[in-house]
Amino acid sequence: MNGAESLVKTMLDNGVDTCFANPGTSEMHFVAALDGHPEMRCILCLFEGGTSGAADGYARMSGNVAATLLHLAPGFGNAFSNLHNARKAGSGIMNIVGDHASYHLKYESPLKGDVEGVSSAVSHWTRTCDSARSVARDGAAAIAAARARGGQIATLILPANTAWDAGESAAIHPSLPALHRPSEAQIAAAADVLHQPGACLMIARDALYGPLFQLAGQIAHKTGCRLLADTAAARIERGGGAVQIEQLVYHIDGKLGQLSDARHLVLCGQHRPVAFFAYPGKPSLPEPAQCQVHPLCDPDMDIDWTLRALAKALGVAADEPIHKITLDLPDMPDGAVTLEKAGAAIAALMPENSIIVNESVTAGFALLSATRTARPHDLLITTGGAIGQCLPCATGAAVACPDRKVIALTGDGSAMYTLQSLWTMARERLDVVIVVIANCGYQILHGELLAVGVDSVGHNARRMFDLVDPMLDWVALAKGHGVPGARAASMEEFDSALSTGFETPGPYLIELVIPQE
Ligand SMILES: Cc1ncc(C[n+]2csc(CCOP(=O)(O)OP(=O)(O)O)c2C)c(N)n1
Ligand SMILES: [Mg+2]
Repeated sequence: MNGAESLVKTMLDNGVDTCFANPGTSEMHFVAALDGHPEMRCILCLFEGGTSGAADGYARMSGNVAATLLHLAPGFGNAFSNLHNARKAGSGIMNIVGDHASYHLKYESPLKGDVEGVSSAVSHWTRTCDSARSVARDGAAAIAAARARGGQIATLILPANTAWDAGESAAIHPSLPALHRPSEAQIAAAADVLHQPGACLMIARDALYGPLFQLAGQIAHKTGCRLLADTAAARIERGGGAVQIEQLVYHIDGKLGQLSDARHLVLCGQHRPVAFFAYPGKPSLPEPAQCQVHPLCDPDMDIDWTLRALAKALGVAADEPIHKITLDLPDMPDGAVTLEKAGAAIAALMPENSIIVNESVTAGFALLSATRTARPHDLLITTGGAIGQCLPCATGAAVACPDRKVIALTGDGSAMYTLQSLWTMARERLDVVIVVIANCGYQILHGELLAVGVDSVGHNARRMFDLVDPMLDWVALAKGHGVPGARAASMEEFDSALSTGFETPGPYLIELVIPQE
């Protein structure tokens, strides 16, 4: 068994069986080893931003570690942006990055680069294998690192000779270090403030779906506190029957308004909330000065234990009720396209148990408000503010959940970053309905220019914000990637395209034409 084979066996023995890949020459022995194991699902992504974003979506929806295969420093660099988003989401990802054979690195070959340097900037854990005999153990350590602290980015750099030289047998990963927990005194203090006026419990990560979300809902009901989630949450359960929660909006002014009555902010699985950006004359922090922030449990701590301890301290009974969202399906809209009507159409038609992946930027507020009371679903959001995440993330979510419909809501600007994901969706026959909000530009940046205090948009700014001349033809772009689609310029066309998308297996793209003023 060579080093590469020992790594593939180690991955499979440790439950890592899905690899989003974009290989090159330095990974050929690893590719050959993957070839020997059809039980490993290898998914080709035609750009590394697609591999990392898909790994993120897969990890968020499966709860399991996703593997990526990347080609030296340039390949890793291409993956960087969506690894940044994955890091913020707490997704467990194991990157395997090929490098030149160690003896080749003393020469200045074309692909030589600082793999450790580029990896360390975004990975929690980086290791270069120094011998084929340690590859299995290093691989097991990488998987353990990816599973540690609620999910981390772990990068294993595999010089080509450590892949082809003789390795050792597969290794089982070491036990994970125990997660840090708040003290009993902190739990008691948090339980105490949650009863007080203006108390908010802000939750994230695993607390936003499944049994922990229910428990958080019971805590809110018992204490009367507000239940909050941040703007860029990794995964939230929503729709009829889901726990009622209020999400902070993007704009700082909106955030300030939402938190103006807050007096205690208890954070569980969550860092202190902060404005997306600094703006001249505006605060960085959204809560008022008289609000006390209680950092109970950081994202990498034991969220499960913390919520259970909090519930116990509060005497929350097993049958404590929960404020739930009432299912409310809108009528099918008709006439001219508006974002509100588009949201209503999606809400009316989306099947139960769908997964919405949202990167519709300025359209997000209208689309997500409308779908809040739709049939039960999960919502995934771009966690790190780095756009180009939607299509890859939808790809990975669809791989993780083959029985669920994925709905990718993307801005036209955002979709262009990682468009190649459409091809992967077509090749893997993934059930994704893609709605491209074709407003012909980086609409948000018009508003951001005003928000930072610049009051005129001139020739150069317009040239940097507007995607016109030439116009993007989304149906043609989809077709070129093997994805069928339709253009919708009225609500009737949108309703019918959505129905087609939801009824047809495999990917389907809808270009929603937004009327220009
Ligand atoms: C990696 C990365 N590059 C650039 C940006 C800056 N940026 C934020 S939103 C945006 C444009 C979004 O355009 P689109 O997806 O069409 O949404 P719209 O604003 O039109 O609603 C840009 C370029 C970013 N957030 N991330
Ligand atoms: Mg746009």
